[in-house]
Amino acid sequence: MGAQQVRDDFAGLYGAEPEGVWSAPGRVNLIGEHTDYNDGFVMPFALPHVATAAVTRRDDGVLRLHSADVEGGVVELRVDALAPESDRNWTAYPAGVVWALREAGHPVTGADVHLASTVPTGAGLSSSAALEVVIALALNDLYELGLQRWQLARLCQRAENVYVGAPTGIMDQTASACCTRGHALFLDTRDLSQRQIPLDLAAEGMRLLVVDTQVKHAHSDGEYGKRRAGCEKGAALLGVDALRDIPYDGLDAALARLGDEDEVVRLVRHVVTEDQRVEHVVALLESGETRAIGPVLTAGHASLRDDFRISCPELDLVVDTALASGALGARMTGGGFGGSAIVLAEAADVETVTKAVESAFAAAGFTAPRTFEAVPSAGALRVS
Ligand code: GAF
Repeated sequence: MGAQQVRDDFAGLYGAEPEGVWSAPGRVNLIGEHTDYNDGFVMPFALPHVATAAVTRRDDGVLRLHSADVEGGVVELRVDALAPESDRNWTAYPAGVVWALREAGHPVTGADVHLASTVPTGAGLSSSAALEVVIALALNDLYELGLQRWQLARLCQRAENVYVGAPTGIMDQTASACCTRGHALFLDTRDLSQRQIPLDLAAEGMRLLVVDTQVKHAHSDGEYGKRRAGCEKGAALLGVDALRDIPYDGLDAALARLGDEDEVVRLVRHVVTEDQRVEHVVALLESGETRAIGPVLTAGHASLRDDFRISCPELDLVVDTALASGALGARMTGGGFGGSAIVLAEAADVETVTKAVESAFAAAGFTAPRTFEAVPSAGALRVS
C-alpha cells in the first residue's frame, strides 16, 4: 500500500489529515545470525517492503492505533496505563515504543496512528521491528525528541524485550533504522558502530533471492530464549562478558575448557565462527570478490543447522536444492525455526533455481514457497 493511501485512510478514519507519514523497512540478514545478543557482528540490509504510519500527535494522554492489515477497529489506550506484557496483539509493538519512550523520560503524551505494512509477517523479515521503528521515528519527529537513529533502535529493542516480552537482540531495529539504499550494514552490536558496505549484486550479474518457506516462526516461543540462555551460560563458563570476546583463533582452547558441556560447545562454536564469517564476508565484498561470499553463506547455514540447531526441513530443502541447481550460496536468514532462506545466484540461473525449489517443495508435500529478489533499500524515513 502506498503512502498516499495510508494518508487518505488516516483522514477517513480520524476525520483530519495526519501531521505526517513515515516508513520503516523489514530486512534480510546477509550473514551474522544469533550473534547480536552475543555482542557480535551482523550484516543485514533493508528490504523494499515497509511499514508505513500516518501519525498525529495528541496532548491528552490518549493513544489511538489502527492497522489496515488487521481486522477490527481503532484500539484506544491511555499512555499512562501502558504496562509490560499486558498485550498479546499487534498493538503491543507501537504501544511498546510509546511505553519505552516515556519510561526513558521522553514526554510523549499520545498520538493517533494508522499503520499499513507490506513486510510479510512470520517470515523472519522483521515485520515487528519495522512497526516499532516507524512509530519511534514518527514520535521522535513530532515531539522533537532529537534522538539519533541508534538510540531509537535501542528504545525499540527495549519495547520488544520488556513490553512485548521477546528476548531479541538489536539487529532488526538497527537495520530498519540505519540501513541505506545500495548497502548492507556491517554492524558491531556491542557499541553499535557501523559501516555501510556497497552491495550492487545486479551490476555484477548476480541476484539475491529471498525464499519465504511459509513456515511461520515465533520469537517469543521458548527456543530462541533457550539458545540465548545457552550462549550466556557459555560466556559465564568461559569467564567473558559475551561470546564476542572469544577470538576465532582461541576457539579450540575455549571449547576444550567447556569439556563435556556438549550443547554449550555447539552454541559457542556457532557464534564464534559466525562472527568470523561476517568479517570474512566484509573483507571479500570490500576487495571485490563478491562471488566468493557464496560458500561462506552456505557454511553459515551448516552451522545454524548442525550446531545451533534452528533450521527446519523446509529451510534445508531450499538450501540443498538451490545449491544443487547452481546457486553460489544459500542459508536460512533471521531467527530460524521457519521463515525465509536467502539464495545468492548468477542472474542467468535465477529461473532454474526458483523452479527447482518450487518442484522440490511440491514433491515433498510442502506449502509452495514465495520467492522474490531482494535489493538493498532505504532505511526508515519521513515520507511526507
Ligand atoms: C531475530 C532477532 F530479532 C534478532 O535480534 C536476531 O537475534 C536474529 O533473530 C537472529 O540473528 O530476528
